[in-house]
Amino acid sequence: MVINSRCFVVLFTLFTLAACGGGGGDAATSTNVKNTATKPLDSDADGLPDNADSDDDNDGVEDAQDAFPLDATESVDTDGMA
Ligand SMILES: [Ca+2]
Ligand SMILES: [Ca+2]
Ligand SMILES: [Ca+2]
Repeated sequence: MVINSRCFVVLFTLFTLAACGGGGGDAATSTNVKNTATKPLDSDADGLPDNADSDDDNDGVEDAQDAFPLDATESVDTDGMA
């Protein structure tokens, strides 16, 4: 009984260490791959990703007021058509 318990503890410890090491390695690898493969979109290439840029096309009109937030040549909808 005592030997079986010790074996269980040793095996459990080894399994836990292996699982933690493997899991951590995989997570770090996949995170690195994701970071390099997925770049945030920066429509106007000003260094600010669209999700943090209040003027995605950099025409000087805030996205909230810009009828064409991704078109730097237009900011007002004059003909009522997108
Ligand atoms: Ca930007
Ligand atoms: Ca704009
Ligand atoms: Ca615009």
